[in-house]
Amino acid sequence: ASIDENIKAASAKHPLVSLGDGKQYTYGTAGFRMKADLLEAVTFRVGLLASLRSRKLGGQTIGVMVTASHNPAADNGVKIVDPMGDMLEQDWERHATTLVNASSDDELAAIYNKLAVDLKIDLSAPAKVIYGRDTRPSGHKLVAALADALQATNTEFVDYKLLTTPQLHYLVRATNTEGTPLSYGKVSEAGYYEKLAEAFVRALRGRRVQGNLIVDCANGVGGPKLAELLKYIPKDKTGFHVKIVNDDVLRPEVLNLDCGADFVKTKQRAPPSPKPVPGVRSCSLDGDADRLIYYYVDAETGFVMLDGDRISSLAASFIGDLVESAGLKDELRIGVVQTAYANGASTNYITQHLKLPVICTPTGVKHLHHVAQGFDVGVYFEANGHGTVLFSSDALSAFKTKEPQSPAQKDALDTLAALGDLINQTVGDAISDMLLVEVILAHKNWTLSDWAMTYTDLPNRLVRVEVGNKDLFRTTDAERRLLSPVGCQDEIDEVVRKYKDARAFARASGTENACRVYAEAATRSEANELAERVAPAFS
Ligand code: 16G
Ligand code: ZN
Repeated sequence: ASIDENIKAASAKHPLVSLGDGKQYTYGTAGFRMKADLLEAVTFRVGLLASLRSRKLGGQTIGVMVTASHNPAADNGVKIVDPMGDMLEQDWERHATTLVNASSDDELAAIYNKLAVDLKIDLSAPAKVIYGRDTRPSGHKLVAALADALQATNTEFVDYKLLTTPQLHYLVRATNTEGTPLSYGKVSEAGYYEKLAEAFVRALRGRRVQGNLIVDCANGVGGPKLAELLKYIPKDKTGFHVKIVNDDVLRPEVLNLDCGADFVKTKQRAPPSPKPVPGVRSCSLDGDADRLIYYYVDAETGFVMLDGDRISSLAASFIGDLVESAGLKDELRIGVVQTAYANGASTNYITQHLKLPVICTPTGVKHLHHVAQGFDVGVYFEANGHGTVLFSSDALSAFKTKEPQSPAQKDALDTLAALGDLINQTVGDAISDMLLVEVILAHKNWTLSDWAMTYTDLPNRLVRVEVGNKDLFRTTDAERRLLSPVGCQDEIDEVVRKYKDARAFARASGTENACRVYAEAATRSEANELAERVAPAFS
């Protein structure tokens, strides 16, 4: 049978569920994400697009990840990973949306062929796709639909089964660079662990991690994967003692429930279970292990959170100092990328104390990642704990080839080279970021309370506002100001003017039909009051 007939026959097994009211499925900030029972046909069709993308790019391997991250267990999602491990190119998000919304099997085959013609894709060229999924039970059915699409289009594929999202990104890049000078590591899950564990030991440079670390894995895929990684790290040599909690992946309903990075960040408190022990260094991953939040409970003052902004400023300060000690300050441009949600105190700390440039972008990892690529050392984190540090090829080669002029300079260069391997260069990776934080704390000989003392967060409040049509809310200036509805921004400005050191903005969510209002002020009560006075302007 021809590819065309294969596609139609296979598609008939995965009928698209209508969303009603002429509503469309859209490839959003996190790919397609919704209730899992709507996603079977969507995932099949994403498989078709992934094979087209691979053929378009000369047979390079494309990744597909099935996950709904920090969302409830009943949700799922599917997104495409480009050859170097970054997110799908933005132009192709439109093609994904077009293909997924085809109204019949025939129309689907027709759109597939039209895309091939329009994009000048040779449908007989080789194609390769690799995929993985998080622990959601619905993932099985979705990857089966994906495999059907890959078979129908004669696409070579590898099913990596359970993976964290960043592991899939790693594998995509490793596959495409294997045997080249850009080689990213062995093409296997074990290769990922070997690379991280080796770089962790090397980055510590003989130092030892102090005290135990409790890691809350959101009852998601990060639990078993972190347990696997720990087998590769020598405890006696590194002093790295980890206790994994919330790692129940057998009861799907507990995924992200009252635990995990999103819970900690939005509720601004520790997961109730296991009962927090005062003073113990803790962190939480999210359901697919690409977000990380640190925290501890102080016996006197209570919960203290170290979120993405903190990790960002910690990494920028440490790497900035190393670059200076390595004698590379004049050669390499270091910068930090944040979104409007970054706490104002962190932005001040980075610009005024660390004296590094900060660029603000719209929400969504792809925006931050893209801007960070413009620096030699680009540190980017969203406040919610998703982020990483990108090194340019100039930076990586300088770490390896610059002739050190002193033992201190050599030490800095070796540490930087180790960080280049430790830090996931494709996407934010909670496990890799956690190892980075542990390395930095060991180097600085800091506890979490030392880290928390670098600056004081401005009190802030985030409110979700139900709106009729969120698409009416258009923003500018990296989402910090509203263009429409007309007059809304003036109302916000007028309220904000009444508070000292205050800031507020509103934006449409990219993942839900709602608006979000963020307010920051000098005191907790003022931040709350400001948010509550701004929010009604939208409902
Ligand atoms: C998605 C984004 C995340 C962003 C969040 C904002 C990726 C991989 N994920 O989860 O970075 O913070 O959306 O959600 O880009 P919102 O638009 O609903 O506020
Ligand atoms: Zn996630």
